[in-house]
Amino acid sequence: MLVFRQLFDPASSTYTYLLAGRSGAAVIIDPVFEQVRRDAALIEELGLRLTYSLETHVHADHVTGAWMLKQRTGCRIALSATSGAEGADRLLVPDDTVAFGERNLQVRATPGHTGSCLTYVLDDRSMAFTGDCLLVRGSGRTDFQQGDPGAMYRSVREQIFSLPEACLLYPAHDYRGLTVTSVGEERRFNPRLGGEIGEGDFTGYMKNLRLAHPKKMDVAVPANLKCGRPETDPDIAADPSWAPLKYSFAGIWEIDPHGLEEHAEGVQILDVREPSEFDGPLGHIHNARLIPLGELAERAGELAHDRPIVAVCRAGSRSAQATVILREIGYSDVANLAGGMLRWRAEGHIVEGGSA
Ligand SMILES: N[C@@H](CCC(=O)N[C@@H](CS)C(=O)NCC(=O)O)C(=O)O
Ligand SMILES: [Fe+2]
Repeated sequence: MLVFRQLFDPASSTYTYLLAGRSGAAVIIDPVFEQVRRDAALIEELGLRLTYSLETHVHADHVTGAWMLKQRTGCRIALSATSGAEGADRLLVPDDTVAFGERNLQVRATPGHTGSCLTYVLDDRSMAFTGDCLLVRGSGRTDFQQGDPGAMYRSVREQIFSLPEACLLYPAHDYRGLTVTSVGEERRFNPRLGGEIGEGDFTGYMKNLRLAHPKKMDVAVPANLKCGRPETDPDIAADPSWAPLKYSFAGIWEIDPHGLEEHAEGVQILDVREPSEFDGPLGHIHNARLIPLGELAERAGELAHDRPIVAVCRAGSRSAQATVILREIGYSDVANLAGGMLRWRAEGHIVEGGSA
């Protein structure tokens, strides 16, 4: 049993991987700072416990989410002992085992893109996470952070191509949207490293890549050398504080019925059902204002800007879309009543109108 998710950060084209075994113990590989809220929501929705946040290397193009995930989930941070980073809970060396429940990842040193790049190999050798060493039909660049084409050639040939042919390889980046490859495929078809290509050929190729440095390099490297801890401690990514809200993996801020009842005084309750439903058997919440979803874009001006809005519908889906519309229009403190009127009633909260 393996939970496996490949997550993408479009701004940096970074892949983040979430793995968990039967016990629910999970690891995340290469989380991105700006995506921590999303990743934490997924971990919670899947009922997982994050054991480790792992880095394949000290990234130059984005800031890691490791420190922030540690604040939120209590996970441990691990990366290469040779990275020079501070703030890690465990420093990894080759042949180390990173356990999560009954599963584990084996650590291999694959320098070349940076001096301290690691590849993580799943216990049954069915998958490996190659960071920016081997990319799909490519490789990471070798022109900064102790980059070394000769070292990369040897890393790929000795540490990655030595895995079983069917082993799936997952990179830290892809700039064309390619998601996965395999050892057998790359041995045959990698244009830089496959077939009969020799170390000299590879070095020649890499010396002529002519890439501009990553735009965020000057910010990313120092931040990543502290495992992504910001200069000034943020209040957990400035989550809204007007009520206990939960961010869903679907990207919606939600409030549960109990939270709404506690904060009902200070908020505007917006019911986006049809009038017949508002006055129908499910009833409605006291003080709710009715604007059917189809009229919301036009009539949003009827809502005040100085009080948060909680959108409500029958089951919570139309109201989720209402929150999206309201945000687009410029209302920032908006949440969805999770589960809608059905859950509100099921949890015993009072309704006006409706049948018992
Ligand atoms: N334009 C990107 C450059 C990203 C970049 O240089 N990525 C590194 C990995 S950190 C790489 O090896 N790229 C290989 C390539 O672009 O072919 C940025 O500004 O972030
Ligand atoms: Fe990189």
